[in-house]
Amino acid sequence: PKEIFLKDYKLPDYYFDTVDLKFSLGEEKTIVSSKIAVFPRIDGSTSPLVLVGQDLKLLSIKVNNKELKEGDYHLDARRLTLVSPPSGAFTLEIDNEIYPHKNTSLEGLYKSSGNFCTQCEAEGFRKITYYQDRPDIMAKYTCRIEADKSLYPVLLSNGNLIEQGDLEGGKHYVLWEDPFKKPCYLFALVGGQLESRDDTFTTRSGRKVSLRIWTPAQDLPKTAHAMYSLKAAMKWDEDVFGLEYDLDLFNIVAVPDFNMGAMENKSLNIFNSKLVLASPETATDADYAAILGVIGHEYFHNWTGNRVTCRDWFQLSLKEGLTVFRDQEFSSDMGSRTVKRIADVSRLRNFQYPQDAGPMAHPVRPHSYIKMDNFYTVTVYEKGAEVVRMYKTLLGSQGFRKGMDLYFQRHDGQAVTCEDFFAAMRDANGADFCNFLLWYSQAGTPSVKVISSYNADAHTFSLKFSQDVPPTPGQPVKEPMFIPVAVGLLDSSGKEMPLTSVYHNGALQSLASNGGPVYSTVLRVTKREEEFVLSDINERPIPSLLRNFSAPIRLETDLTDSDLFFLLAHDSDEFNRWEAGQVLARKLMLSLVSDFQQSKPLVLNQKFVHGLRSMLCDSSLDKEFISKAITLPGEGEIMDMMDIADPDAVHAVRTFIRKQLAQELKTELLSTIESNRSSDEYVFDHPSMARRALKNIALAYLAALEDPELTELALCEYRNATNMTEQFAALAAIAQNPGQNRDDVLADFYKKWQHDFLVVNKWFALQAMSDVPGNVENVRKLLNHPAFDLRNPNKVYSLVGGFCGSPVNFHSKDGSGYKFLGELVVQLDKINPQVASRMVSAFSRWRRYDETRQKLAKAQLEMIMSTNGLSENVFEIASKSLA
Ligand code: B3K
Ligand code: ZN
Repeated sequence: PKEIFLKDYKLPDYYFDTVDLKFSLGEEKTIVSSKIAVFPRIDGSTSPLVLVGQDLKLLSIKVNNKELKEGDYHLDARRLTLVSPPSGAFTLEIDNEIYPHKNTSLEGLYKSSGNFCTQCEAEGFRKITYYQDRPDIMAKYTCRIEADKSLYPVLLSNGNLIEQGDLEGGKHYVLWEDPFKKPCYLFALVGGQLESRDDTFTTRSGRKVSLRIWTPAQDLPKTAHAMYSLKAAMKWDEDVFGLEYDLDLFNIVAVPDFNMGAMENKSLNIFNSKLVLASPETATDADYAAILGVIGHEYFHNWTGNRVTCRDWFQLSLKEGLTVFRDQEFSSDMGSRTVKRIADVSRLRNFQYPQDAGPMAHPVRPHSYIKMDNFYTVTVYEKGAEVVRMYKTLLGSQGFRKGMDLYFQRHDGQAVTCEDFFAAMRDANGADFCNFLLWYSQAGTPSVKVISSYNADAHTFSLKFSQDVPPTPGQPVKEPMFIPVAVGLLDSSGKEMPLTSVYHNGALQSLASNGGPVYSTVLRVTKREEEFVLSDINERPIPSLLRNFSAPIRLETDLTDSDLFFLLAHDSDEFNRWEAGQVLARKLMLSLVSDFQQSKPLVLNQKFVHGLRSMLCDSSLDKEFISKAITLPGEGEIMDMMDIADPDAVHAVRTFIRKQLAQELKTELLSTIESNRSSDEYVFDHPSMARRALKNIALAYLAALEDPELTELALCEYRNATNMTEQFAALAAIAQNPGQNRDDVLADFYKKWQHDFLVVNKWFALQAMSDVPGNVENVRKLLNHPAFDLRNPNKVYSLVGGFCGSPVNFHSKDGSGYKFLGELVVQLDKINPQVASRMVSAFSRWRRYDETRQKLAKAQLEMIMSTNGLSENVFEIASKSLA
């Protein structure tokens, strides 16, 4: 397999102006005809034109209406080369055949539940026809689709429907025209038996847009929330960024077989049905929130991704980091900002930090790849979003908006780079960003240490920072980075202290704004070691550092436990209140882990219990915030902080703390459940979700006690639940403990929901993630369950992905979990390399574990590597993991 490098990027020799596609959809084969207006980048050049194609059968090729003969072109398994194209512009026509019903990779054109659909990003268009499959080739498309009218009554593509009619033999045709230039990865086609929920949205300049969400007829009632989310997103983008929709029609199609969440094809978004379909009875609050976020995300891509796209795939974060940032902001505005921030930071810590510290570590803008699909990662997406957030932290809302405006003004209709975004932010604000660009090129999570000291005579408070970026594959030595650290100071009564000026780099800088003092400021840490001295500080303060998580770093402070308890109780930055609790919890967990490893008895610090009790009982706090504040850091997060990750110890400790807390806080938890029941109809709004979240976490804690009375309580909640959020939470609470109750309630749930594949997936996932000893056998059995199917990604993610997310069973010391995954990856790779490659990633951090586990995991990776016909996708992850 060939590695592709950013430094080798070259402008294309040819551009495409217009592309007219024709599809004749059939049961055994589909015929694709393309007619492309080609022109050379440099006038008069006649260098060869190289097109890529995969799994295609070439039927004919014409240049300027003349059929080419063998010798005029070269054809191999991956490329079609026109040896000497005419000089100047010309027309290229190609006919080829494809076989969508056999396409289990779910990229290119494939069938899902009998309907045709496409997925082209990143490089799936080459599985449809021969093309220059790269995002800097932007062209205007038309698309004619012909198909049997009764089997495929609905035929969709990008843009506007300009013609349709009947054809002989029970067929019909449609012609779509997309007035906007686009790269081929945004092309889409759908054909099948679908019905739509219709609505309209009038843009602020008065354009009336038809909105249609397409699903099989029986699912239409479950599209109301998706439609609500779409309209909310359209309005929000106008209000916050001044961005309007640009066509008269916006389609969303939900399909059950989809490799990822969704795809932002121009005016024809295609979604995994998991992220469209919801009803109170079948979807949880988390599902509702995910739908809101992803519908927003794909819609926001219309500007950040489609109108302005990426020059090459290395720039992926240009559209993904930015669009994730936009969807995070959207969800924050629709719900609770603090809670959303907490959720996003937890995700970063539990998934991105481990990636950044392992063999797959790569910069937000990777330097190379073998398969681009392997780089749709938490680093490109979530760390990329943090990078965008830092611009906003540095520039303020208005400055950030100015930068965005300039970005669109300069680059609408173009395929650009991360530097172009950086330059727009900088130029719109005349800002000095010094070496901020390192965030795009250096991998690894920076570690920052802070030492503080108060000078009572001089009334100054000093913060000394030192930073270090760890080595990552291919990057042994790192430069110091530009880290914005938001800071506030609390006095002994917990009040915020005014900040007047800061002494830094030999100069005193005033912090007052508009004559008044400020209570929070952003320090620009740029050197390996650096000191900031705040003046006019009249008593020893407690610093609140890295407010709202102003940079994606690991922060080590000299705050004592009592400082942290103080911040937990008083910080006006709500994020940092939560964070103080997490720092305490992390410390506590790590020290108990070491006790556990030394076979010492485990004892829970009472101050910690009191801290959580006061959060639980503080009626002034948002209920969802409380539920986050009493949730312990994830096991992944703790393992990530250890020299040798010990899944058994971490799991035992987390379980111990949960049980202890449940015991100590039993009264409060019971009354939390009592007072947060509601007989009202399900509403998706923040107060109702917060209420359910708090009640559900209380129930999970209590059920952990394995007390028959509390199990009975959970069973009661299960039986009386009127929505999936509460029903599933009760099921999960009961399923924590092995025994008859667990078996009965799991069986009951399946019986109730066997007709609904999305709910059945939750049932798979819950069992897969279980820590019951020897669970691998149960998971193996479930692979043969009639409802399971390796060809459906959602099912694989639920059952196999769920299992790999369970530290104790996946990392079982007898190697049974690794063996299970190894065998499965080999099997799955033959069906769907993208999904197999995601699954094999669970092995990538094998070096973090003890020697026994290392050997066992390594053996599986080697077994995978020795498999014949391994996909490039799996090869890349497995080989990099072993390197
Ligand atoms: N842009 C798509 C991701 C495509 C993944 C290709 N393997 C979804 C999104 O981020 O919006
Ligand atoms: Zn995206």
